[in-house]
Amino acid sequence: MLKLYGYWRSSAAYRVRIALNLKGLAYRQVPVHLLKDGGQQHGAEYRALNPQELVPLLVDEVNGGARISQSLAILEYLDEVFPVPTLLPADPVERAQVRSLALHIACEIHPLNNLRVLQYLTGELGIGDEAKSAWYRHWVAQGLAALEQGLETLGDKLSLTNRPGYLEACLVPQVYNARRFACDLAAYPRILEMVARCETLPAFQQAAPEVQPDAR
Ligand SMILES: N[C@@H](CCC(=O)N[C@@H](CS)C(=O)NCC(=O)O)C(=O)O
Repeated sequence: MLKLYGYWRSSAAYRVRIALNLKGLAYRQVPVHLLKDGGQQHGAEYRALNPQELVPLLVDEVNGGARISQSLAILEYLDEVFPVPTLLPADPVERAQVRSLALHIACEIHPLNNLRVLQYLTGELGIGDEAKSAWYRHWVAQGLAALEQGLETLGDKLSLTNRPGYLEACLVPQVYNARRFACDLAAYPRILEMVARCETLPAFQQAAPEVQPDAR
């Protein structure tokens, strides 16, 4: 059995839920509340499982209870252990291009707007809510603009919208977050089209934050 430690609103956990659903894999969710008790990700119990103090964490009980943190490491693990349907294209150039765009989300946009970063801005640095939102929107706008251009450059070579995988698993949660913080997305029609198509698919619908068991 696969066990996923996550939080309904965590976009990194959302990526993994999408990947698990795309592969049709059964999994059990273990909620880690990122705000309650000062953040359960910092509690001794969870820290013992994942010293990074972040969700998601995948535990593969069939594979010796292997614990894997970092959503993209989890996606790659799932693709290696359960290769069909694959999350990445077969062609090495396309694989690298898909990874590049996904990493742009996971390494460039998301970390700057993660909960602990926002908490540090408003806590230790005393930044107000308005400035925090400006910070958030700045990095989303810069990141999505580059992504939109990347999608335009690749054009039809990225035939992924018919069979979404690695990139879409990162893109849909990032856009969900951007909408939550009222970012203006009008300048990114390719991104919006990709997301809209994904949102018609059960694998994405069933991974949506609002339908998770721990959603309040
Ligand atoms: N690079 C990590 C990011 C994980 C991450 O930042 N998770 C967030 C939720 S989306 C988290 O656990 N935040 C807790 C915190 O900031 O204290 C991944 O892809 O798994």
